[in-house]
Amino acid sequence: MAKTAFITGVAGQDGGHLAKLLHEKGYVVYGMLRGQLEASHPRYSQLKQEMPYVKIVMADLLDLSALARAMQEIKPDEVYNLAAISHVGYSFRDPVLTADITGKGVLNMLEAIRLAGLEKTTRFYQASTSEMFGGLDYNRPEEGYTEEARFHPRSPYGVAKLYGHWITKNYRESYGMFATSGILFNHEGERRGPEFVTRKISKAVARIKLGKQDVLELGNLDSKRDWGYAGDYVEGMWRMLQQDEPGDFVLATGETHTIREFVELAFKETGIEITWQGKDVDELGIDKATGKTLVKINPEFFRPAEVDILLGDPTKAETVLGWKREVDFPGLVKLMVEYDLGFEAGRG
Ligand code: NAP
Ligand code: F7E
Repeated sequence: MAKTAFITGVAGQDGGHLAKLLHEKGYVVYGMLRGQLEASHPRYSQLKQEMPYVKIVMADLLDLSALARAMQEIKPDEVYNLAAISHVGYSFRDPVLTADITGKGVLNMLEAIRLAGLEKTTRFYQASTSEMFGGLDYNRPEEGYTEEARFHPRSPYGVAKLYGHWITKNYRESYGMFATSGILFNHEGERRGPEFVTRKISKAVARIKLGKQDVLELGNLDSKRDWGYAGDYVEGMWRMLQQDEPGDFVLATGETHTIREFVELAFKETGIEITWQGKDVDELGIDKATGKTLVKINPEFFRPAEVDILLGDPTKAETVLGWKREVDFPGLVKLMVEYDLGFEAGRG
């Protein structure tokens, strides 16, 4: 019999990749959206059009009764909890809502499974994050963060995710639930929201190349991230739930790059070479061929506390899950810029 999966946050970046992957693997896929059950709801009609096989359930992660009802009715074999306020910068502006959704929302989902009496049968995946580590010197291993590394979150988002991570472990230890935590480093791609730095850059580069935008404004160019491709990472999520035992798994590439490198490589994909002039907030990215300013710094995008560097060690996932990322850093930048060039050109 086909297995049944329930995905919260199905309209987000990972939700889209995961729904497609599970459908291809023969799962019956339920996807949770928040809002009202109306065909005119933009998210609803978009998802229905792109992935007609996803059975949509309208519920909010804040609403335990709706989650419990969904669990009682669907009795899923696997639950992937991807819903969250996931933007780190935004979490500083709305820390209370972030705690409620990104933190306590995980408890709501776990409790819903228990209230439906499914704690011994339903497998649970929690979307934990490298933001829990924080990137500070004192807790940063040279070779990259492993599952055992020390946590020091640097944002309301990271703190809320740490609660989600520990309550998942607690339900594993207290009730014997198959509750697994994937500690994922940044993963990007053509489905990434435009508020995240990689997609903001690839979109702007495409628009600048096509003469639809003059300048790209960014915050901190020197922070470093371990960036992989989201399509590779959802395969890792699925593998985690196929193991004999639940656990914690880091998914990462083992490489780290600055925002500045991403900018340079993205422009290079369109034949533009960027040179940098000036310092700090006055720094400018200039088109070497024309002398035109294409990149400026806008302090609005700085964060009250920054995670300067993230680097993950995926050895456990590679060994135990047989997982390996396929897309490397240049491949990721190329894929995103090519997608946005096509998309922006098509929009006229
Ligand atoms: P995303 O694109 O921001 O998607 C998150 C989804 O959660 C959105 O579709 C959002 O719905 C939904 N959501 C937010 N609040 C909700 C609520 N109260 N009830 C129901 N749904 C709600 O995030 P992503 O990049 O796909 O990431 C998936 C998960 O992995 C997130 O939990 C994220 O924190 C975590 N994570 C991501 C990365 C990464 O690099 N992408 C790395 C580590 C961990 P709306 O569309 O209605 O806002
Ligand atoms: O920022 C810097 C910013 O917003 C990356 C989420 O998926 O990954 C993501 O969180 C870096 C930061 O992602 C801009 O200061 C510079 O240093 O793309 P981001 P993130 O904060 O790393 C983790 C693993 C998650 O779990 C999260 O859910 O880029 N930066 N200039 C900028 N960032 C943004 N957004 N916009 C700028 O203009």
